[in-house]
Amino acid sequence: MLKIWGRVNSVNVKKALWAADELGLEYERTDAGMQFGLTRTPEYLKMNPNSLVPTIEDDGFVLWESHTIVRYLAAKHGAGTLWPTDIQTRADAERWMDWAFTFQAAMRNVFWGLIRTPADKRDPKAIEEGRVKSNQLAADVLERSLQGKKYVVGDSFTMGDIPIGCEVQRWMRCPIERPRLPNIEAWFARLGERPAFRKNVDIPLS
Ligand SMILES: N[C@@H](CCC(=O)N[C@@H](CS)C(=O)NCC(=O)O)C(=O)O
Repeated sequence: MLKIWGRVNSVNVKKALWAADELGLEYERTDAGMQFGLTRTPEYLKMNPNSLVPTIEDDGFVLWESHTIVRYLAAKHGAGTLWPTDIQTRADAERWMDWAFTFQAAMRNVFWGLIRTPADKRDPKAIEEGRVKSNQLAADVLERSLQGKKYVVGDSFTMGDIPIGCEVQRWMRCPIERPRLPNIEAWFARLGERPAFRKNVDIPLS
């Protein structure tokens, strides 16, 4: 059976879990990372020398890097659904997967500052810079691109929606000021109709 290592509140672990559940896969998850430790054990480091989560093992094949895990699971089990068979549609989906790390980098100090740092230890300047940058990326890039589309590559939900959906969930749920962006709001509401998104992604931030 597919094995997934990673704590459920990790944005990158959420991507693997969401993809696995969208594909209806059975898997066994082991808590790892932060308070759960495990990632520095020799056994784990042998699988993932980065000492990070997520890691998966599928029939003896070990893989890390969350977006690559999503691609792998989609390619193996989701041809024509999560994995677009048209090469240009697939490249479009992959572009949004890569861009999700751009958005993640902008949100990093906002999320860590507001959710994982006690109030008296926060860096308000870094939080504010991250907020401004995230809002700008959301408005100038994602909002414009979603114009006239249901999902990031068009009318169908694909793997392209998974990483950026996880990153945008953090942005939507962080207590910050955001501009009203109707295309993103409608897309995010569509993601919210998916049981696998509600189960794995749209849980309280921690
Ligand atoms: N590019 C990697 C980044 C992995 C990563 O940074 N994971 C974080 C959680 S989101 C981590 O392992 N943090 C340390 C920990 O949880 O102990 C991926 O997408 O898989």
